[in-house]
Amino acid sequence: MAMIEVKVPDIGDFDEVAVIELLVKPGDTVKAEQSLITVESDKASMEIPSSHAGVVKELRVKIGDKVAEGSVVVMLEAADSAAAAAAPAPAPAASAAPAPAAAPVAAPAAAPLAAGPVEVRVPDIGDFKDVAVIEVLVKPGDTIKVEQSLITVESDKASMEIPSAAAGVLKELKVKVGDKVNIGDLVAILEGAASAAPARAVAPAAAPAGAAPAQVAAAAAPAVASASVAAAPAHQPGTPSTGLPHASPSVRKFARELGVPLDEIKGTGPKGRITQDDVQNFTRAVMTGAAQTRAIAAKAPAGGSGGDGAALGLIPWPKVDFAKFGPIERKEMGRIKKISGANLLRNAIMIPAVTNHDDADITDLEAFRVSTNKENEKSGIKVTMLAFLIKACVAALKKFPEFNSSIDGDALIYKQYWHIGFAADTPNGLMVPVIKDADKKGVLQISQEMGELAKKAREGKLSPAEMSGATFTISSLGGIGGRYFTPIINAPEVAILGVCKSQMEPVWNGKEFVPRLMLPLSLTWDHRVIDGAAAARFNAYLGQILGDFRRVLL
Ligand code: CAO
Repeated sequence: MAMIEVKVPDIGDFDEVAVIELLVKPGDTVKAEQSLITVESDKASMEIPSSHAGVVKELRVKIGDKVAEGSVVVMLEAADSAAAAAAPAPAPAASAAPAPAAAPVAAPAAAPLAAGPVEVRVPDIGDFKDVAVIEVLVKPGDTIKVEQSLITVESDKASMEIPSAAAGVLKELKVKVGDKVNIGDLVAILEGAASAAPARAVAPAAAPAGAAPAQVAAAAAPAVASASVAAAPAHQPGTPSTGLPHASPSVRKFARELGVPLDEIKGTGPKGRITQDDVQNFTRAVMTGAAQTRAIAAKAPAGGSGGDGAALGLIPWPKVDFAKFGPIERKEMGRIKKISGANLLRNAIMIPAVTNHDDADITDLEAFRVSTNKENEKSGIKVTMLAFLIKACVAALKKFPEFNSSIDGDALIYKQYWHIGFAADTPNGLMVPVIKDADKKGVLQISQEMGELAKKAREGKLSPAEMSGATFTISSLGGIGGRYFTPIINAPEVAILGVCKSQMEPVWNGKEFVPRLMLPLSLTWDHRVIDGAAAARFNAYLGQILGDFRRVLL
């Protein structure tokens, strides 16, 4: 086994390029052509491949080093003696490669106006045959500048952007993601074009736009057959950003294989470059639930109460070793708490919610309730204040239909039924059973159903059907206490009424203060659907009904 030096091959015009990534470490077994390091100039980045298969014994470069053709990258214990015997010959990737051909690029400044449509074709991309289109960066109707990247193509060794040879409006795209292209293939047709090279109608060699012709050739030419050209936006001074994340071809490929959205990863490498570690860390974070991809967040935005807010760009949740400050006991949250927590979090974050507080005079209503219960003592059905509230809310929802609606994309769904949910406190957590068709039921029936549903909720026996379909929810803490609170809307509903404990208060009747039983109401509403004036009117109307329940009949 002989030791060989793997050197930087002919990388064209790139002398003194910075090492920005180490892709191997001592002890790694590498294949011939496997990328060892990534280097980057201000115009392009490329991966430097190994000339031989073997085991990396020593890395001769570190991040930040400047290298040029001939710089030793690694000391390799070659796998086969034939290869070793050839050492330290120049890397095959470099030596076997044909000489780079300078790509003809006319100066954009001299661009004449083209009369008709201009065809943009795949330029000379060296040895690359049948390269796959992996990204389409423009769409018909876009105004294209000379040198603006149109598509990204990728082989297993390199990725590169194909720039436009002309300026104009994109009339037609002739390729799509997944197509295989070769030199001369038609990429796009431009109209009203000022062409850089209209007679040829061929784009300059694929390379980061803004590169001088010699650099263009060097970057894309087969002299660096194993080197990769990653034309990321950061490499394109003076051209509009394509929005492509800054990452080397191998990292892009790695991310694509894992299905990781590169544009959601924050690069920690030089100039914000996304490294393989960044992709791995992101994947780990998603797998452990510490982060979410945008796609997952859109499907299940709640993220559970255990999320750390990373998906929202928030600082991490504080991690405290509570045991340091005193004795603790850890108890896992129950299933219902976890589910309702996730829903509450989503609703709290996604709904622009506002709460209006008001009071309703329920002196007469409470007297009526008490007397009704006395009369009905034998029936065993206790009429509750909540049952009256449900009935009163139905009347208010009918008068203000947007409170009984839901958002569906750009539309509002106005429901022609009135199913009222009520929050029930259970040993397992908060549950919301639903009184269906509350508009068709009397206060007695609602009271009875509520009693049954609340009992089922406490026993954990509610069926999914008994908890679904609500158009509005009431959360009553009246039996417990408190003055006002800000309930969280139960999406996709658009409003919720919070009720607290009524108490006797001195109320001015125009002549004197009189003792009245006042019920605190807190109405939370979705500002996308409801405005403040409507909310105030809803509360005022509710107050009127509760003040004189005969109004329900009107
Ligand atoms: N003001 C003053 N007293 C009230 C009242 C109010 N607004 N509402 C109810 N009360 C009194 C009742 O008069 C009754 O008193 P008595 O026992 O002396 O008759 C007592 O409170 C219990 O009321 P109730 O039996 O009528 O029950 P309810 O209709 O108020 O509540 C239910 C039923 C299921 C809603 C309730 O048991 C519950 O779970 N409440 C909590 C809801 C909750 O957790 N909301 C918060 C959600 S956000 O976390």
